[in-house]
Amino acid sequence: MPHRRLAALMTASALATSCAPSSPESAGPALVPVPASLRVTEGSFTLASDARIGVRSAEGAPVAEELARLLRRSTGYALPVVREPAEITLEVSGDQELGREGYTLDVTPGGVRLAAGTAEGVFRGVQTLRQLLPAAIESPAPQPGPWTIGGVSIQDRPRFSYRGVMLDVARHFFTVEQVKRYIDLAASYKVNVLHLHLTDDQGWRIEIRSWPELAGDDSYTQDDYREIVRYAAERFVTVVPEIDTPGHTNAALAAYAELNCDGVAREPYEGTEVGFSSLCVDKEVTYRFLDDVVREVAALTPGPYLNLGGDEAHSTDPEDYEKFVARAQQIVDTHGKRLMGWAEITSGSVAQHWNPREPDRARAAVARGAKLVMSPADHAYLDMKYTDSTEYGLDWAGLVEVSDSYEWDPATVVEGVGEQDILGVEAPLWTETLATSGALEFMAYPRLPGIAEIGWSPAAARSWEGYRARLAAHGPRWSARSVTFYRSPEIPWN
Ligand code: TNX
Repeated sequence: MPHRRLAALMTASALATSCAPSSPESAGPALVPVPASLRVTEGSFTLASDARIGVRSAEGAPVAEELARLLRRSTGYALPVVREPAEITLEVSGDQELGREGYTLDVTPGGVRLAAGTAEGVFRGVQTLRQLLPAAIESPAPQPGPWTIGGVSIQDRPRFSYRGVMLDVARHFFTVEQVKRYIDLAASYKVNVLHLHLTDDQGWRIEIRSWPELAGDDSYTQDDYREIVRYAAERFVTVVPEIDTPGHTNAALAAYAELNCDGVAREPYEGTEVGFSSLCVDKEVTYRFLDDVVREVAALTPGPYLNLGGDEAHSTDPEDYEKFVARAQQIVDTHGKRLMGWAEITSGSVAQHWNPREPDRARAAVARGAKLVMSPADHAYLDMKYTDSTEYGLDWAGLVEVSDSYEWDPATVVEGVGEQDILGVEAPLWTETLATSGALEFMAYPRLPGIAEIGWSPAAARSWEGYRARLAAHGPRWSARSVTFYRSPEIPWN
């Protein structure tokens, strides 16, 4: 009776799977990124209509106000912020034990207590608290509740200090409001860097007062850029501005004839080819230009990094490229910033690994003392198509389904590059094929949260099976926030 035996065996193994001691994450709530440590505890807490949010320190007050604003919209409760312990208490302890971004979060029948060394840590913990509440908490208008959270005790801190997203506002321009929404969504997943790709062949998107012809109609004024920086800072997100050089510069070469070696202005460009433009490395005006741009952008940017691109300079002679990068490094130093660039740059303080075919460049950057940000295109590029039939995107690095974007580790993706060489991860979104917020979101969700988890969570706490189950619970949260997302068949959406 072979069939009966087979059936019996299958039942046994099915039982074995469902009754096996569950991994820590499958027992708990559907948090992304999964916390470093989580214990489910007795009982539950229900937010009542007369609840208050308590915060003693002035430093934590803005975070408490932000939390109150968010919870008021969907609960309709008054939720006053008070300067004493309350049903939800936020505490900035000054204690650095869990680092700048770490926090503890305890939910008991008596209330919620969220504590961290810094306001930034409390803000990261607030993102966890949001995810512990029912998905309707993300609604822009009052919902019925009840607002119940199961008991839990969480201790959490990030694996890497740099967890970025990059947005290309050069190929297609996105308004300040669109960028704010992108920041808001990413910050929910504990992303702490927004790398803005501000210039490329197709457009120069930031006002430079000393070179007024660079930026056209679709661009940020300096005040617009300041507003993005301010909004990001409120969410403890650092802006890294990128002025791509010496290639990807057709927009500058079209605006100013003198930047070209032949003194002839280039035609504006709307195509999607790369590698055809270059600043003129032997002309002194090139460095006056660069110095002016770096000075103005550095003055608007509180963060430590200034990114000068350096990628795909196929029209710059290799010796010239070296010369250019050396001068660029000096200029960035002079203006008090740290040079960041794509892996081609190999010098500078931070290099970004992107091309899976060029692991040598990542190793060379490390050999020259740089730290790496890992953005391997075959995993981390949000502009790669999910499948052959994805409406938007490119496929030069392959098709990148949700599992492909999740199943990799920064410390093993480039042989010879380990944990100590890595500053963090970043998910770039190039916009050759993307012109609307809906298109951006469709490509970023659900892959962006996975990259954020890779940057935040300990490698040992992550697994694809656990992740896909947790991610499923985020669909209703995105729906409540009107996020356009890809309903990947790999995820058991609930
Ligand atoms: C490569 S990644 C580029 C970009 C393109 C992108 C498209 C990198 C440093 N350069 O210019 O937009 O591929 O995926």
